[in-house]
Amino acid sequence: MDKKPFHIVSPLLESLSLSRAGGTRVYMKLENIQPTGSFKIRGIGHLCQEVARRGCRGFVCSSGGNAGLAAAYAAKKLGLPITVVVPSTTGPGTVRKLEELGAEVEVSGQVWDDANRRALELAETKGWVSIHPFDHPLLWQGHASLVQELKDSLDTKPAAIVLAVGGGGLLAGVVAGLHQVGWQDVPIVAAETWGAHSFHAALAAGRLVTLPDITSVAKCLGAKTVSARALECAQECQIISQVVEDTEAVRAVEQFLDDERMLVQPACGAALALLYTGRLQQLQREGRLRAPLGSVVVVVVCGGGGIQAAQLRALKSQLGLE
Ligand code: PLV
Repeated sequence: MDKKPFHIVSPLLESLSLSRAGGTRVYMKLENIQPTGSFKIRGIGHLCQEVARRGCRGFVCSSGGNAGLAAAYAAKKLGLPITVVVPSTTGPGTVRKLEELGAEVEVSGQVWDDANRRALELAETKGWVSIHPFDHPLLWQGHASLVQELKDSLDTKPAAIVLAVGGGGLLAGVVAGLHQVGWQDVPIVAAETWGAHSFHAALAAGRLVTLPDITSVAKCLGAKTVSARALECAQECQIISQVVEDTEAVRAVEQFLDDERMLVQPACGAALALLYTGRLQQLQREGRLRAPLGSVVVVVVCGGGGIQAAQLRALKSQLGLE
């Protein structure tokens, strides 16, 4: 069986435009060029490989899109069948890509939480393994490889890591990675959009909070409740939660396309928006984020395989950004 990981060692590049906007040297960890277009393949690939090694017969994965794409890619590599359950907000482009990867696709419910309920049911009936998009220790272990790569290529530890939070899998993986390389004092700036701000709400309440609905256009950040592990991470590391408007996330997507010539989903735009809107500088001014001279900030360009030019246009007109 294939033992090599399914993800690639992604490039870490300095961005002049993000550095200018952020008022500090900004490096982009380019997860958008991973197989299937996001960081998800790190954790999902690892999880699928491990459960396949233990003899599973097939996978069921509930997803806003990207976890499903990564799982379908992994299943294909492993020669195992997979059903991906997505909510109706997942676009036809993503459904087509999933089918091209050989996955059976089922659309269930309006938001990821609905699709997840159906996926658990299906996994039970089929006797297949359910692949969770953000809440599994093996998944975090896979995502942690991202931090190991940062450690391998940076001379000094970063002043901060900026990333997006949906259900908190990426966050938990980065925290696991920080522990592994002895960087647990590196602060994380966690970005969400209003209407998908389940992590922010949980931090404010000091316990898990379930949002009534996902109203943000960043559907890939749309888990109504974050994982318990995400909340625990805030006890172990300094995590600064920041929430942006949909308009800020979508503007950031367009700005990033112009600046770096790469198209990412609004989920990723949320993280980029913290730099483009000057939030990072604001945190520094307020003394919430230390910025030693010469230090670098890493932004995880989490990417997203489900966006095309036409969708960006549609999002802009939906939000009145013409
Ligand atoms: N998306 C999940 C959950 O959706 C999915 O099924 O694809 N950036 C991108 C491009 C993503 O697709 C996701 C997660 C995230 C960030 C957030 O990652 P998380 O869930 O690990 O915090 C509902």
